[in-house]
Amino acid sequence: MGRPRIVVVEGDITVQPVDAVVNAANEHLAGGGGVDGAIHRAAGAAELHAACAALGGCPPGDAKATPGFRLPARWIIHTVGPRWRGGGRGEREVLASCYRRSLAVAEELGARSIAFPAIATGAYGYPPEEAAEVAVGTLLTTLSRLEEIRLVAFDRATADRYRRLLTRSPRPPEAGGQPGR
Ligand code: AR6
Repeated sequence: MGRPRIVVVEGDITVQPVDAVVNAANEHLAGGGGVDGAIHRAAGAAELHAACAALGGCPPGDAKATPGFRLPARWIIHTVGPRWRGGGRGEREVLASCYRRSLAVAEELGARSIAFPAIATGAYGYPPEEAAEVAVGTLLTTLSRLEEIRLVAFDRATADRYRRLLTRSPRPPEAGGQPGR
């Protein structure tokens, strides 16, 4: 277990050459707009819809995998973010759980690289600055066997936010000491 390299990329998650891409899905895994719609279109909507239907939904904060079908990625990890309801309804913990569970599922699959969109910051209304803090904070503090994590920003402002947070946050020392690794 270690700390994967975190890379910020501005662009479309559907073209990322990684082992697994994360989808910001809904509880029914029924497809939708935003990044979910883009992933379904690029992967092949009919096949992905059938694979999602077989999973029986997914609660907020959890993650489930399907094949990537026509994507460059071998797997899609569908996670369900919190709907923003003011911030006092456990939204932060649910969002952090999306990142942790997606990493865990990717590891179980044997993936070495993963790409994340800015989960919950579109239709689900999570304030983008706070969402970026949760994403970066969680990824920097979760040990994993993965080698690379891509934070895929769909716009410049999101990419800048991630870069600023990553520059500001030195990596925590490995568990048990050894600062600076
Ligand atoms: N690549 C990378 N990021 C993208 C792309 C893309 N191709 N397209 C959009 N984004 P959203 P949510 C960014 O709304 O808030 C769906 O209908 C977008 O700019 O996709 O978790 C689901 O079915 C934003 O920053 O996801 C659910 O019902 C981010 O992806 C619901 O929306 C997330 O926005 C989930 O809402």
